[in-house]
Amino acid sequence: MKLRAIELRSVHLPLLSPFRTSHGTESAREALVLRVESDDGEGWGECVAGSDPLYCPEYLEEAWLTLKRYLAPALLGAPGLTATDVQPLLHEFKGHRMAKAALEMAVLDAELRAAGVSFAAYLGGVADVVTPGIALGIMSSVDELQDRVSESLEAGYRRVKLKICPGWDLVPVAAVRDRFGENLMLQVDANSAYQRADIDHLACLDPFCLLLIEQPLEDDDLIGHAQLARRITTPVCLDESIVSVHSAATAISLGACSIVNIKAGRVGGYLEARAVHDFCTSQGVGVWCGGMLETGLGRAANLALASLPGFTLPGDISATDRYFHEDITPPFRLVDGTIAVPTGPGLGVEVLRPVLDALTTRFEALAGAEH
Ligand code: NPG
Repeated sequence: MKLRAIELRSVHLPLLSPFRTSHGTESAREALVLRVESDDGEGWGECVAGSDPLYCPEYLEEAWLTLKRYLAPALLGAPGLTATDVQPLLHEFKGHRMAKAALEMAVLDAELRAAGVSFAAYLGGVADVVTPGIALGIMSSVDELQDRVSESLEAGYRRVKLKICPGWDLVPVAAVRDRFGENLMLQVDANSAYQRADIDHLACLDPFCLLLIEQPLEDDDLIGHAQLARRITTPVCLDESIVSVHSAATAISLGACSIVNIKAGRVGGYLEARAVHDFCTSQGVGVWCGGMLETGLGRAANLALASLPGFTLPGDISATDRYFHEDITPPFRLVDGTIAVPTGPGLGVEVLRPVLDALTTRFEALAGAEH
């Protein structure tokens, strides 16, 4: 295909409740939604970068500029473009994996819509439904957290992830384990909030039989994670540290993790995400699909990714009503504790254009030189 135009949109989606992590509180998701127009039809993508460089160095303003100045011009008008060409064509530009992932996602969507193939079928998905978990932010009290866990279980979630940070770790974890029992699938996520000096403290989580502890130390501290993994019985999972198959291979060979959270945006796209899945699975390392408060577009793609056979642990892909009053696609619903993987061509979801237009706060259309 040949891309004629790439449209960028900022979309403002208020969250139903603020989401607090070790690096701040979000009360709305500012999503960067991307639409490509090709001679084969349209495709949609989503850039998962946050408003500020708090989770990782990428952030939305910068992603917009990078897409406009470097990435979009490298693809616009390129003849015979397919999704597998996107990363090679963008390779000379360092980093910016989330921006690149959004473009690859939109090109892949256009390609698959035209071919009548779903994301899940293209990626090699094997499941019709996935079992999602729910991620609960840092709360103002243990009582509030217990109420939220209780509501989540009533809604049908079977795995709960608690955000932790120094000062909000052993007490809430103990309280949740105590109240909801040993059968609750429980895990924690620190978003790099601890140091190597905290290793003995983190070992105190071991008695709570957690599924995993996610990204306790700094992103670049693989040696520290390996030390921690040797010291504690809770499996160490990496998120922010894993940005490619190469970094997954390095982390695994150092013994820094036994589980990997795969986020397509963080590794530069769904094709690299599949490669990380394939590699980890070949090494006997468990994977699960992370979430970044995506709109229905990213959620559809994540459901497809999570339908691959190695995704044996529940992912952070909750139903739409856990996040937003209103989304830019029809909502994804939790039915008997599962969410259906879209089967239609491409992402398999339609964009609700009036909602998209109403929530759009910024728009720019980029066209190739000949247009
Ligand atoms: O359900 O989408 C979700 C949220 C899951 O906790 C979650 N995501 O650190 O993994 C994370 C965190 C996150 C959210 C990271 C937004 C960055 C942005």
